[in-house]
Parts: sequence; structure tokens; C-alpha cells
Amino acid sequence: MATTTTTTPPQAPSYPNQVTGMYILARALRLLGIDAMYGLVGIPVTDFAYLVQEEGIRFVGFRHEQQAGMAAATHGYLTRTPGVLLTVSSLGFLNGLTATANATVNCYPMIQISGSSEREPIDLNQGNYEALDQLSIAKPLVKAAYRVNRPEDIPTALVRAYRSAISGRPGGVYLDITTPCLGAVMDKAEADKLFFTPVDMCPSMPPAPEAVDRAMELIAGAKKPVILIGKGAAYACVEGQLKELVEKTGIPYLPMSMAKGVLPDGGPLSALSCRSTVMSQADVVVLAGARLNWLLSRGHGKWSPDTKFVQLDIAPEEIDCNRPIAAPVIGDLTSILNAMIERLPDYKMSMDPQWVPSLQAETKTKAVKFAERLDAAKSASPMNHWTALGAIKPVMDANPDVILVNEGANTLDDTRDTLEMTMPRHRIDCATWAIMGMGMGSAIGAAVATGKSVVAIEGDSAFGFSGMDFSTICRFKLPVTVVIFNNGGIYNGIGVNLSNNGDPAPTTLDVNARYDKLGEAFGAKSYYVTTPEELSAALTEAIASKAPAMIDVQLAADSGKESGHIGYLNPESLQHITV
Ligand code: ADP
Ligand code: TZD
Ligand code: MG
Repeated sequence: MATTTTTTPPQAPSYPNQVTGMYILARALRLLGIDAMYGLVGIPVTDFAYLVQEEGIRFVGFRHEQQAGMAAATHGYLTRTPGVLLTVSSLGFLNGLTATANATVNCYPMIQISGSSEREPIDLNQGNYEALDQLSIAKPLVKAAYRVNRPEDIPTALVRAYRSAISGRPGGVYLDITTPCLGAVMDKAEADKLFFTPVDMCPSMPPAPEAVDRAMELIAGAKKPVILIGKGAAYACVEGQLKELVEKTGIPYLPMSMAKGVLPDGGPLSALSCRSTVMSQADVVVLAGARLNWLLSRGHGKWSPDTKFVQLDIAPEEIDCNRPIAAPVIGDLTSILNAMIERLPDYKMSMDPQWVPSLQAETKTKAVKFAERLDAAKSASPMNHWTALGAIKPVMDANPDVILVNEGANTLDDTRDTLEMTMPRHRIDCATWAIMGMGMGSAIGAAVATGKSVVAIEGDSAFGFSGMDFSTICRFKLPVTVVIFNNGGIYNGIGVNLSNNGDPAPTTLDVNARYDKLGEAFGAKSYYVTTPEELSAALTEAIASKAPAMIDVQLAADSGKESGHIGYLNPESLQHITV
């Protein structure tokens, strides 16, 4: 039988003169200003979580580590300080790591702290309790990974993790703390000497002046320029600088999904509904905290071969990633935009006077068509996605400070198209990886980090990934309303099983499921709605209540098409079977 001996026998500290590693970690977190931690406890971190609460840090206990991680990531994105996730060893670590990896891909700052079992039996593969070489597994998926073996290294390790998460391009950081280290005992007087106040945790990174000049020259000479705003700009809180730049130059802007609201979607210079025109006609595109990845190619439009790019980004390795960048400007966005604004008086813009009016005319035509589409859907019974969104839109317009969380396929795409954002950092979605299973976690992270109300609009499939953590919303009495678009399936509920053996099709869920009952189970105010009137009344009441609420929106099973707007990414299409 494999040995399960402990190399360092646990030693009880004699309070108050002695402390343990887990005490040092909790204290170090508080001294760094961490005010919330998201996680799920068990051996070896349960007592640590109690100490975290004792330090006055809010501990939000979840039902699944992935959701705790999504909450930490969203907390990091909204506050520009690392969100913190706590997991147990082995599967708890792996469950949480999915969110830490997703945070890294999306440039959200977070730290996953995981207990791990002691080193020696792991290295000899002796089958110890929850033994897994967690550090090696985490490394390729995160921005940085560290292991702490000695309690005296904890404050330094935490500062390193913090700096790694927020400096340069933000990302997920893994901090592995072994069980012996968590339990190791030190004299309190010695431990107290370990803490220090780090200086300048997220230094500004001003751009090179010649890079700014090169960019300004290109922009000033452009006939049809556009500023493409990404979630890096939302994260950097540069809405003030972007507003000034846009107003002083008259250059139109186009936001990526989570950058909606950095500048108002409906502003006179918003080219939000002219994406294809912008991509095919713009001669100079300024990427402000946005990457030229899959979201800006293929089915999402095609850049003209002549388009020249100015890229404002903190990560030098991003430059030339998919297209040659004529004018890279490397630095933090605040410094870059301040420098550009300062140089503005030296340049004269040569924008084509017809460029903005043509985009405005297109915007107007599209808005009329869109209103007609919502109007036509009004009387659909059962409701379809557009009927529901037509009812939701005026309610969300009346509550602009509510944070919107959004995932699904059609539920994602149609909601993004319908709901205008007027405030920055108010839209959080499945983002760069387009993953399902961020909903409840992100809603919780957003509510805890900001104290604001949240509405999560979820496809029925998307909700299923994180649904149990609706109970966390209820236990913590958060002002979160979950709206489920139930069309009975992944994309829709009319998939056909090609074998006729009676099993549901791969995409089929349950169009008759009553998600409102799930809300009731945890004490939330719950609604089952079948008409747009019921939906808008329920949503209005739910937001006003500032309490947990669940709205099951009954849609038709045939509402929605395969993969929403990104069906073109499927290798083979069975569109003849589904809608
Ligand atoms: P979107 O999906 O909205 O296009 P991405 O996540 O693809 O946005 O891109 C965000 C970009 O923003 C990344 O390339 C990242 O390096 C950059 N970024 C993040 N924070 C900052 C900052 N403070 N200053 C400059 N660039 C930043
Ligand atoms: N698993 C994970 C983690 N991420 C994914 N993106 C998918 C599976 C595949 N997938 C999508 O890309 S969208 C989606 C899945 C399962 C759900 C779509 O159904 P929905 O929304 O009910 O959430 P609509 O309104 O029915 O389209
Ligand atoms: Mg669905």
C-alpha cells in the first residue's frame, strides 16, 4: 500500500506567540488590500478560509471551483486588482484552473491559490491523498506559477503573484501552497517581520515618443480612420481619454463586445452597426486594447488588404500577430492616450468629410431595420429570442447602471445586438474563448466587486454549466437577476436524433423545464413568463428588489440557429436537420 505519512508532522501552534503558514497567508492577503476571496474549501485549506474571514476578507464560498474562478476573474477585470480563488488539491485545483486559464486568455488578473499535498509522495507517485503535480500542470496555462514550501516565503510569494497578475498584460497566476507549509509553525514575532509594503505594484509604462509620433502621423493622414475599442481599454479605464480623442479628432469608433459602453453605443460617432463597412473600407484602424484574433476575421468581416493598423497595447509580443502593424505603440493605455492627446495640436486631420456621415446614414438605416425586426417579433407566441429581447430592452435602458452578464449562442449574439450599453465595464460575456459556464460566477464576482445590481441573460444550455451556483447568489443575498432563455436546447430545441432510438438529439435539452422552480428551491423570487408583458414586468420588479431573482423565459423550441452568428466555424454543417 502506498505510504501516506506526513514528512513534517503537524505541530499545533501555541497562540498567541506562534502562528501557522495559513495565518501568514491570510494576513499577507489583507495587508495587500485583498477584500474578497472566492473558493470552495476542504483539506487542506478549510481552516485557512476561516482565518481569511477573521482577517475581515469577504469569503464567498461556491458550489463549484470553476464558478469561484470565474468570479475571481471578473472581480479582477472590474477592479484592476487580482481576484483571488481558493481551491483544494487535485480535482478542486483542476476545476478552478479552467477559470484561471480562461482569465489568462482574456487578460483578466487573478490569483488561484491552491493547497497541494506534500512534495515527496507526489514526486515518488506514492498515491498520497489528492496528490497531483499541480505546479507542472498549471504552468502552461497561466501567466506565472509559483510554489511556496516554507512559511517564511509566503509574503514574498504573494507579492510576486500579485505583480505577475496585474503588471504588463494581466492574466491568471497560480500559487501552489503545500500542506506542510500551510500548517508550519513560526514564532509570531518572526512572522511579523516578514510583511512588507510593496512599492508601485502596477507601474505606468509610458510609450516611446517616436512610436507616438509615428502613430499620430498615420492617423492624421487617414481618410477613413476608425478607433477599434477592445476590452483592454475597458480594463484600463481610459474612457475619459478615448472620449477626448474621439471628440477632438472626430474619428468614429467601433467597440468589441465587452468594450460596448466604454464610449456610448448610441453616440454620434459610434460605428457599432457598421462593422463590415469599417472592416472593408477603413484605411487606418487604431486598435485600442483589442487583438486582431478570430473575432476580427472570417465570418466577423474581412479587412481590406490596404488597411493600415495602429496598435496601442501593453504587450509587445502581440504586434504583427496576424497582420503587419504599421504603427505599434507599446505602453499602458492611459499613458499612450495621454501622449497622443498631448501631441494632437501638432497634427491636422485629413479625414474624408463624407466618412462619418456615411457611417451615420448606415447606422440610421440599420436602426430602422432592427426596430422593425423587434416589432415583428412582438406578437410571436411562444416568444422567440427577439420577442424576449424587445421586452427586456426598455427595462435595461431604464437601468443603465446594471451590469449585464451574457452567455449562450443565439442568446449571446442577439442580446449583444439588442442591448445598448452606455457605461464602461457593464458588459461581461464569454469573451475570447466563447466558453459557456461563466454566468453565475461572473455575476457573483461583478456584484461582490462593485456592489451594483447584475442581470445575467443566459441560454438554457449556458446556464446549465454554472446553474448550481445560483444558490451562492441566494446565500449571499446578492442583487442578481438571472434570466434564462429556454428554447430547450443548445442553439434550439428541435434537433433530430439520426438513429431514431428515442434518445434526445445532441443539442436537445428540455424546453418544458421550469427553471423558476430551481430559483424557488433556494428562496429566490422566481418568475415563469410566457409573454413580453410578463417578462418586462418581472424584470422591472426583480431589478428593483435588489435581491436574488430567477426568470424562466419560455421560448419556442425552434427559436435560434446552430451556433448563433458563428455557424461558419463548424467543420461540417447539418443545417438541414436543425434550423
Ligand atoms: P477584445 O476581445 O475586446 O478585442 P482582447 O482581450 O482581445 O480584447 O485584447 C485586449 C488587449 O488589451 C490585449 O492585447 C492586452 O495586452 C491589452 N491590454 C490590457 N490591459 C492593457 C493596458 N492597461 N494598457 C494597454 N493594453 C492593455
Ligand atoms: N462547452 C463549453 C465550455 N463552451 C462552449 N462554447 C461549448 C461547450 C459549445 N457551445 C457553444 O459554443 S454555445 C453553447 C454551447 C454548448 C450553448 C448554446 O445554447 P444556449 O443558447 O441554450 O446557451 P441558445 O440561445 O439556445 O443559442
Ligand atoms: Mg438554448
